[in-house]
Amino acid sequence: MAVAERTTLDKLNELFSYLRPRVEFYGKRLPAQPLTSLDQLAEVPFTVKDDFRDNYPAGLLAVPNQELVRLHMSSGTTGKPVVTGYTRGDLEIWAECMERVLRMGDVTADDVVQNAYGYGLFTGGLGFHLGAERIGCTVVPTSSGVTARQVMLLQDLGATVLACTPSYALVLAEALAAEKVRQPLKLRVGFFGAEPWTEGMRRQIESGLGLEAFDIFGLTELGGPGVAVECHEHEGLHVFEDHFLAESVDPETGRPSRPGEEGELVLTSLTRRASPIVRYRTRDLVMLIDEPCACGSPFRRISKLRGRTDDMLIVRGVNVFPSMVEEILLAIPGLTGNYQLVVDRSEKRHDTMQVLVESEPGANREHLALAAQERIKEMIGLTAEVTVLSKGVLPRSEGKAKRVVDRRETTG
Ligand code: DLL
Repeated sequence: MAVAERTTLDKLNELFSYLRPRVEFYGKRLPAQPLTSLDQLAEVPFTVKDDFRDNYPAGLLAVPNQELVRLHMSSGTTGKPVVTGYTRGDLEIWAECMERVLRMGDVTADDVVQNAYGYGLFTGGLGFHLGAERIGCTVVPTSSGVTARQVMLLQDLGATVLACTPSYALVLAEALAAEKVRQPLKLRVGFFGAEPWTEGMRRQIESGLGLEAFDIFGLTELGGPGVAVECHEHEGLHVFEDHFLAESVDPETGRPSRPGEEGELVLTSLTRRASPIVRYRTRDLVMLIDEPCACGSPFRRISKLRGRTDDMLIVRGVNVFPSMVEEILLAIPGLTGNYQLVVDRSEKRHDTMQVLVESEPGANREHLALAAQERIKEMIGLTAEVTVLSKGVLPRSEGKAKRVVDRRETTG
């Protein structure tokens, strides 16, 4: 049974009356009268990233300092960071959502969780920490980086659960494979998110680390990880709809997407109290899945994320998402998930895309480059120059990987 519309509507109206007197920004834009149907939500103005910047640091907070017990931030690449706050109750809700995330992989108090998400202002480390402690797991808070130590601890402390970005999971798998003497791992499940990753990447992570990989989604603006997660079916991510309301809109017009159509994910936090947020345009592209899931969860799903509207490259008029290239590369045996796209503009103002990708040792690199080039042309319709490199040449990430170098931004 899906989450009842009435309950969601009541929560929304309660949220609006909570916010109006507390946050000037929302006081000015939320409807004065309660909504009588969820369809009316489409008329409520969006919140966008710039609203966080314009109200930096505390303009969107709905509680005084005494009630605020934690702040997190996301740095972004430009401008002021996005700030989100938590009351004690918000932290409890977050911990509960993160417990649910881990329970999707049947995590219990018997498990040892190596948490290699960054601790600090980033929500990943402390978010997983909260959920794992609530269950009673043994948490190994390694934070991200210091790969040699991560590899040693995975073996010595026998983690059964791994949490980190998918690109860092690959780095760990690679470092483990390079160990001369390797103790068997006890890893069973892993929770990977904070950046887009494809089914090809899932296969590499699962075989490299010997675990079942779960996709987890969240964002600072909505309080961090724990907005949506996969179940054992791995057919989309269940949104915790008792706390978050998901909509999908056409990125151009802002109108609701048609059923089965991919659109921009718009999220409202229904129960947070320090930093509630209404109709946040995430820029993430997803499809809402209404059909019930075989797992029996009452929560609707979003499709695995393909990328963000602002990740999309336009090269000679062709739309390219890095995840499209990743899927193609990982379907070619011998190539790895370590890749980078370099987009440039030639003297004749002609856009070029170079694909740099690493291969497994002993592979025929010329042959692989040709195969990748042909597949990219066939699937995306773009002639790209593919360079296959030996393993270890491209930069490794400890958090979110930087997949695109767009030199057009600097060459104009
Ligand atoms: O990345 C929170 C998080 C931590 C999620 C740990 C999952 C695990 P931000 O740094 O604010 O927060 O980045 C949020 O990252 O809008 C998406 O574009 C992207 N993202 C997050 N999870 C996924 C995912 C954290 N599973 C932004 N798949 C979001 C694809 C993801 N993209």
